Amino acid sequence: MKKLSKVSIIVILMFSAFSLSFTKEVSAGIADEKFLGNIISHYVPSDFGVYWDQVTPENSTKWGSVESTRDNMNWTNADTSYNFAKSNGYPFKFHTLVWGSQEPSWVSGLSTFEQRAELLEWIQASAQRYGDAEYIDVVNEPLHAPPSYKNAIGGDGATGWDWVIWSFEQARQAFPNAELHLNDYGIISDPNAAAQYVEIVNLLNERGLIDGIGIQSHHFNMNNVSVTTMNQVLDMLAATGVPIYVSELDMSGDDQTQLARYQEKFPVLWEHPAVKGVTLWGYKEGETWAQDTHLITSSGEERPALQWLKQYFSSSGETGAYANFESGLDGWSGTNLNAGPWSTDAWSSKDLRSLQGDINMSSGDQHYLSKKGHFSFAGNELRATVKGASWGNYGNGLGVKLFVKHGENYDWKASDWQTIRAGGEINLSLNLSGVHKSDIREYGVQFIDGSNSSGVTAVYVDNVYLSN
Ligand SMILES: [Ca+2]
Ligand SMILES: [Ca+2]
Repeated sequence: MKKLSKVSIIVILMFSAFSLSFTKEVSAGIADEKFLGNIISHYVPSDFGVYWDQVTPENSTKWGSVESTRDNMNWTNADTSYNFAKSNGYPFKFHTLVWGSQEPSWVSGLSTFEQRAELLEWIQASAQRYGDAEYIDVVNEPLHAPPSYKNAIGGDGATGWDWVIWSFEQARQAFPNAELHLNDYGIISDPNAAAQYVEIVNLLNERGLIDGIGIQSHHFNMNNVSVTTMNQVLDMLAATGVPIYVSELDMSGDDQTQLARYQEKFPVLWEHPAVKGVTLWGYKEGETWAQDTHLITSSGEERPALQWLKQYFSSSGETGAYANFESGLDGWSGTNLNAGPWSTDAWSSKDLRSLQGDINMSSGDQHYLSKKGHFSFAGNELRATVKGASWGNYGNGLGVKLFVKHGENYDWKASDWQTIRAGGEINLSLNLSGVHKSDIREYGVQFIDGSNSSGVTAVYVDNVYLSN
């Protein structure tokens, strides 16, 4: 993910000074290109900037935290987060203006006239203090937790979501320089909820009021969701034309379970072209809201998922395609395999491991090792090294080719056939001219069994990357 040098990023940003989006001058954290943020509670961990480069306050910019006593504002912890973000050049997200949970306890008993007046005071006081926030969660959890004062600010109304529209109108006036986000949970794992969410997004977008779709993506939605469902939901949200922000990501489990979940699912979020940034919801053991979601233990050790995340960013030299299989499957899967795939040390063309799948050969049968999802490619050629094991009967030779499926119709483009025999190894390359490089749906290696072939063999793929 380090295709552009830091200098060229700064130069590009100098020429996009009129853009509303955040301009990043200093690189920090483990990720480039997009932000990878985290939350700050009441203090700033000394290693925050080692890993993360965006800040969302955990609780301290919720209305109930700031104004637990009416008209008596406590900004102390919010200032800690905001000042740290601003002094380090990290984008800051204010979380949140309108939400049915963690409201001040005194607000639900007021008259609707007073509720509306108090909410406006809260919005304006927040804007006065944090007017340079890059992002605002205007309404949190509209599908799950409407505020007690919903009817004071328009209720359902003719659109069904008048109170949300009113809230965004007030936020746009109060925070003219910020990007305005909607935020909710239960979206990434549920296409029906996503469809409801899209209705609200479209109402706001028609009125020019929304700049980002927040999907919380907590462990209870992430742990068991399929990659297929994730991609379906991300594509539904992306079709609105509004950028997506993964706003509260966590995944739980023991070390190996959490690692496997990150390996399988984090790249789906990060590499989707409509996703503009990812914020994790805590990282230190004992300081996260949910058990086993932490990434650093109480004794200061990085859990395997965090070690993998660092490796993922450091080895991702080109957007979308780099796979070296040193620490797992890198999101790849197999079709029509006899067994596998695995990350194996039986052979490699780069470093120590490669991807292995076992296939049962029968003339004309097809097998695949590939990565499915939604990717953007930043090079002109896709390359990989492929090998066949020395066992099994290859007959007239095993055909191999690199392929991509691209665009919403999954158009197919592949390299010319190459043939390998038992124990053979070959470098493959596929020219990407004519391919929708911002809309890659699958890529990988296709194997076709030769005539007169039989028996089981192993095929290996390694060092998959893009070049110019
Ligand atoms: Ca007040
Ligand atoms: Ca390797």
